[in-house]
Order: sequence, then C-alpha cells, then structure tokens
Amino acid sequence: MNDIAESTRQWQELDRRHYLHPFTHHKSLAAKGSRIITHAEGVYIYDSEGCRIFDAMAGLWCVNVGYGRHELVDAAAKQMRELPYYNSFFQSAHPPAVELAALLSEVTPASFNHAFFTGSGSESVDTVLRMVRRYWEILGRPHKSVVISRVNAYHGSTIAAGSLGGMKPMHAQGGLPIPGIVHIEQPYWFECGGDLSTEEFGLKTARALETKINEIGVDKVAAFIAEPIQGAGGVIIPPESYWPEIQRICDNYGILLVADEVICGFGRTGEWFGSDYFGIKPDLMPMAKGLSSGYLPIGAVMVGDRVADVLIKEGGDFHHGFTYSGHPVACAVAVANIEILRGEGVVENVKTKTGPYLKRRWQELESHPLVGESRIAGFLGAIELVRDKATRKRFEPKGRAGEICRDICFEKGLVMRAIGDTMVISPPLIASEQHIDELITLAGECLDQTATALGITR
Ligand code: PXG
Repeated sequence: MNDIAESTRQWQELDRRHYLHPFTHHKSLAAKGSRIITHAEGVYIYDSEGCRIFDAMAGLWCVNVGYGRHELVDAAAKQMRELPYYNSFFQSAHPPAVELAALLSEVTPASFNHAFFTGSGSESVDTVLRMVRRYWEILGRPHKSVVISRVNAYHGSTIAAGSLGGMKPMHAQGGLPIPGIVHIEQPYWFECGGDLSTEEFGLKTARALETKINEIGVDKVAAFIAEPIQGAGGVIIPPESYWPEIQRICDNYGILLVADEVICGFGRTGEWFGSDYFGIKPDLMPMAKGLSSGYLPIGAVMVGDRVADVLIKEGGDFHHGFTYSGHPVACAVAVANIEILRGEGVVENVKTKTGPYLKRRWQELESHPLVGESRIAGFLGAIELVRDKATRKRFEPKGRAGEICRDICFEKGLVMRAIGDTMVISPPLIASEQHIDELITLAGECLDQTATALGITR
C-alpha cells in the first residue's frame, strides 16, 4: 500500500471508530468507509487520494463565493487577533456584529432593518418560532400560536426546526412534531400535480393554506413558514401562481409570513433573496449558509418592521439567545463575504450572465431518455429521473435510480445530490461558463452511465 492509500485508510479507520456523522446510516457507512476530503479551491474539492471533484452542491448549498477565498481567511484572522469572542447579552456589542446587522439591512428588502444572530439555520428557525409566538403574546393574543408549514419542507434538525420541517423520516424519530405545528401540501407539480396544469396546481396548493387557517381558526394561527424554493425536499420551484396566492392569503388573514432563506438567500436564485425572486413580502427571514458562504457557522433572522416595532417598543425582555449569537469572527467573515458578493457583482452575474447560461445548458439535459423534467432558478436546479417521460412514471424501487446516479457522479468526479429520484445542483455562484460546460458534460455522461446501469438503451 502506498503512503496515500495508507493515510486514507487511517483516516477512514479513525472515522469509523469515533465519528458519528449527521443524517447517516452508521453501519453501512462503516462498512464502506468515508471519502476523505482534504482541500478545496474554486468550484473543486479534492480527496485524500488526490482526486479532483466538481462540487456542484457548493458544500451543502452554502459555499456561494467558492473555495479558497483569502479575503475571508484574512477577515477571520484579523478579527481573531482583535477580539476573538465577546457576547452581546449584557448591554454590549462589538463592531463586526453591528456592521453585519447594518449591512444586512441594506441587502435585504426595505422593510427589514433588524437582525437577530444565531449559529445556524436551525437556530434561526427555532428563533422564528419563539419570535412569532412572542409577537402575538405581546399583542395580547397568546392563543395565536399555531404555525403552518408544509409537507416535505426542510427547516433544520433541532426539535422545533425538525417539527416545522415536513420530513416524514424525521418525524418518525423522537416524537416530532411538537404541538402547535401543522403541515399542508407542497407545490410539487411533477410528483403530485396529476392531470392539473402547473398553474392550477399552484393555486390549489396555495389555497390549502386558506383551508387550513379556516379549519384551525384564524384566532389560533400565528404564521406560515416556507422556503421560497424547497431545497432539501428536491429543489421544488413552485408554479408562478403559487406565491402571489400565498401572499394574498397571509395578507387577508393577517398572519405572519416567514420566508426561510437559508438556501435561497445570498444570490442563489440570481436575486439577493428568494423573496426578491418571487416578489414575496415576508415578515421574517431566517438565513444561514450563504451568509458566510459556509466559511464559519453563522445564522440570522432578519426581522421586518412589523415585528421589530412590536418587539422593541412593547416587548420588554425577549428571553432568547445563544452564546454565539453575533460571534465576532463569524460576523467579520460574513461582512467580508457580502462585500465579495456586492463588490464582484456575483449576484448580478448569476442573474444576467451565468444563470441564464446554466439554465439553457441544464435544460438540454431534458432530452435525455432518463429525464422527465429539468427545472432551474438561478443556480438552483433539479432533474427528475423517470422510467417513462410521458407519464412521469418512476423506476422501482423508488430512490434507487437516484442513488445509482449519485454514486456514478461521485466516481466520475461530480458532486450532484440525489433526493429520491431527483438529482439536484446548487453550484458555487462564481462558476464560469467554462465550469458550467464541464458540469453539463459530466452530468450528461453520468446520466448515460446511469441509464446503462438501469438497463435502458438509448
Ligand atoms: N432551513 C433550510 C431551508 C435549510 O435548507 C436549514 C434551515 C437548517 O440549517 P442548518 O444550518 O441548521 O443545517 C436548512 C439546512 C440536505 C441538507 O441534505 C440541507 C440542509 C442541511 C443539511 C442537509 O440537502 N439545509
């Protein structure tokens, strides 16, 4: 065994013995052994065997400015030297947190002027649940506490975030969801739309919100939470009719609208936020991931004026916060990250140049015999693997085609994620047209190999 293989084997053995991975079937991973990723640059990650892999998932939907950005490293090092840690609990603050809060008020829609910091997307969503309930309590309506979410939504993995999410396998473990959270259907036309047109289906699924509010009683409903585009659920881009109808219903019934921007935020769709992309006017926006491009863990809840005014003017103490709320180093990195996004016109570029190019090239994959649909918004795309394109019929057992395709991709040097039989991408926003060509070529070859593995002849 050469040195490289030997060190890979050692890492794998230590990993097997000591490391419990998130969202993982531990026994099968132990049998197989983890792929050890050692370094990264631009859109590529490298493993311990020296293989270069195109990271079309930007880590976990987060490395928006790409790997190897020295500006972020320098910002972290500088801040660590000056003030590695201090809290904002006891009537104190520090420049990076204040600067980041002000910067976020600039890049978010005009009605957002306050930030609450957390350490992750899940903590941001937990904060949202406590904040919306607190809002209605302050207004003397404590019974308005139910939050409506959607089946197959992903809002994180803490108890509140896992409950707000609509992932069945998560609910099946540990007694989720907690009380006061209910789920309505999702606007996933390809899977659930049947014979309805996309626009009819969009309206139908949006109106499920109105039905649910009336069923529960509007005097008990606090808020509706949704990702502008469902990410972990399978990059589900709702029909055009969906969001305007949701907005109308939230406005009409006066309930708070929460747009979970953890994936859609910071340029992913070619707009700063998914809410900008769809013209949604939310009251609260939990965010994380692209906020620091994943370089350090940090999350935030942007609090719109409607809620902030009540919390600040009438709320008294809000008994909520984390040791690492507004961590100075994470905030300094987030500031530097937003400066890159703004200074280099990264978001604008996705909107006007590379996004449209990726869209055109991604749509070409639809002619592949395995692909029932390709869809994309900015740098957030999906393809549906099917046995029969006309009827949208899947391969049996469900999920196997996706797994085969994902494994082939990884072997060929491409990270494309499988969510059931939906293959998704969320590449770094700095990917060039050349990178996009490379991605599409690789994806096409992987689809061909998947077809062969599934016994489909072209
Ligand atoms: N909201 C949304 C919309 C998310 O996508 C969270 C909240 C929670 O963020 P944290 O930072 O607590 O993980 C997320 C996270 C996947 C996958 O398999 C997706 C996420 C996390 C882990 C795995 O696609 N999204």
